[in-house]
Amino acid sequence: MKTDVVIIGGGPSGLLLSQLLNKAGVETIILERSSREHVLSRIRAGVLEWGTVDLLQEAGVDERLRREGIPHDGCYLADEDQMIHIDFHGLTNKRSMVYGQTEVTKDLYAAQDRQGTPILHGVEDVVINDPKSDAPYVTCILDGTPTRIDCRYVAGCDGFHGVSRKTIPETVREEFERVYPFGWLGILSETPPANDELIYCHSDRGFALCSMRNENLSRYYIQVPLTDKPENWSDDEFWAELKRRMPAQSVETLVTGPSIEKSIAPLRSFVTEPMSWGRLFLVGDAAHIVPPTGAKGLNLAASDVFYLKEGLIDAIVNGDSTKLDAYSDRALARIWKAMRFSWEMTTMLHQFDGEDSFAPQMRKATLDHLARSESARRDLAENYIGLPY
Ligand code: FAS
Ligand code: PHB
Repeated sequence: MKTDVVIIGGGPSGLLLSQLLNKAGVETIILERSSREHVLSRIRAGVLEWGTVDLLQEAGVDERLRREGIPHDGCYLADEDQMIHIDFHGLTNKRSMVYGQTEVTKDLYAAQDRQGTPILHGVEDVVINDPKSDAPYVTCILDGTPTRIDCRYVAGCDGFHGVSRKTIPETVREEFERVYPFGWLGILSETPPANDELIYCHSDRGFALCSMRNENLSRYYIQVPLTDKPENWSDDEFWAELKRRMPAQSVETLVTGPSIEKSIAPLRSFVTEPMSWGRLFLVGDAAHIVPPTGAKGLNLAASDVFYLKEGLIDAIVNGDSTKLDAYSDRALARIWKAMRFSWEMTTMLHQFDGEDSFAPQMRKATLDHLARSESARRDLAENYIGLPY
């Protein structure tokens, strides 16, 4: 087999990159380890930056998103004493969009099927060969058959546990990591959301988040120890704990019901540098992980895709590799700012075991400052709705 770009990973990064490249006449083949059903069964991000919405429009996959997505003008940060409204639209003239990552992935798969792009599921033993040469190739086992795909470039869109990052030698890579001593226990319930906008709650029992997917599908999270397991929590125990952490006025509007999904996501901050090595380019979770507190994970994958598709199209269609050579630096400049924001939101809103008496005072002072300072709220809003590409 031969193509312009082999894309490893059929999650949002790989699918969006492939769709944008195909629209510019660049051929791709996507190699995905899992089945399509498994990829689409994963419940993950829920909030899109408007830059991501614009990129999905450029990819021609925004029709259902415009119809079913819910634009949000703001969100709330709350503790026992107050609910602070962050008015994205009033402060920045921009808004966010509530539309689940699962739906984005479904829309991208449908578009890629219409495009006729080869998406090979169930591939095993993917190996990236000669990425430093001008003729890299990828080998894998496809339906039990050893397979080779010759290409011009390789995009590593295979997430945190993929092979792409590890293809770059450890002597070349520098990794930066902070692992948080807690996770998020999340549930999905077919109930109306407790509030019309998201509520990020801090309490002395830990963090909680009230989110949603649509007017009859709600997403809730509570901070739990890393040692916890979803099966340790009955629905009733989850709802009771969530109520202890939510602001009183929202408890009154909370509608509980059976969970249709329950899972725990660990929290970590992680970046690998550089994001390219020869003709291999890392995208999305393959290169970086953010704690979901800032709703940045999927959105950072989108800005990586924006920078890389520009570089690949210029190199393949116009013979100019300037933007491709700058990809890693351009992507990392935006990634580190989102990394900082996600770390700050996580530190501000979570309870850390063994912390001294000073830490809760810092959290309270931060929330008090936000409550009283429009410029502090504007800074948070600018980061939350997404810094410019
Ligand atoms: P993905 O991990 O989504 O996709 C990588 C794909 O590569 C997968 O389909 C995988 O099967 C495939 N793959 C891996 N190794 C391979 C190999 N060797 N060969 C072929 N294919 C291979 N972000 C938010 O903004 N908000 C959230 O609430 C949120 N919650 C999350 C919860 C969890 C449990 C996780 C893991 C992440 C969460 N994220 C959240 C972040 C998430 O949305 C990611 O940012 C997003 O999935 C990134 O997309 P990709 O880069 O495509 O990586
Ligand atoms: C979600 O709805 O899954 C969600 C929303 C905002 C976040 C994290 C997760 O910051």
